[in-house]
Amino acid sequence: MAGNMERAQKMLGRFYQIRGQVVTGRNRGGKLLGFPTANINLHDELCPKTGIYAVTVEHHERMYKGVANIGYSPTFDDCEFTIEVHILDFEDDIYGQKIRVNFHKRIREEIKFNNISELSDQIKMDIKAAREILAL
Ligand code: RBF
Ligand code: MG
Repeated sequence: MAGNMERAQKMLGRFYQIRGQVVTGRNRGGKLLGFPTANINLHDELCPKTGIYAVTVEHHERMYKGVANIGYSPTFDDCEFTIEVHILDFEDDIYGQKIRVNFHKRIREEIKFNNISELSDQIKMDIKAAREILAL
């Protein structure tokens, strides 16, 4: 059941959703990887299983597509637990603001890559997968 968002959706009658405030991360996503992420400080919900997910993000009454990573970023040594979302086609600075994240489908496990370019190639594929999952 853990991570099975399709079952969660059937049981809830809506997407599994978390809410939180966007906090400062390590400033690595945008600069180093080319995929900036909004790191989320959870309000009070349970956190889904670690992994990469296709998500939609609600911010100021608007809905965006995105890819979320829940986990420890094992490619890097500091290994801190984070919930982060790369929002597609979005460039605003939203530090300190509230967002809601709807979990549509788990794409894969989080893994340790040998280098940053392998990780960013995989993120490109995750985004492609998320666009297909979220297409409508
Ligand atoms: N970090 C990893 O170490 N392994 C992963 O498999 C991984 N997958 C990710 C997938 C997506 C879609 C995103 C947005 C991030 C992913 N990350 C992963 C986290 C990445 O290392 C992190 O966003 C940056 O290091 C910035 O903190
Ligand atoms: Mg970030």
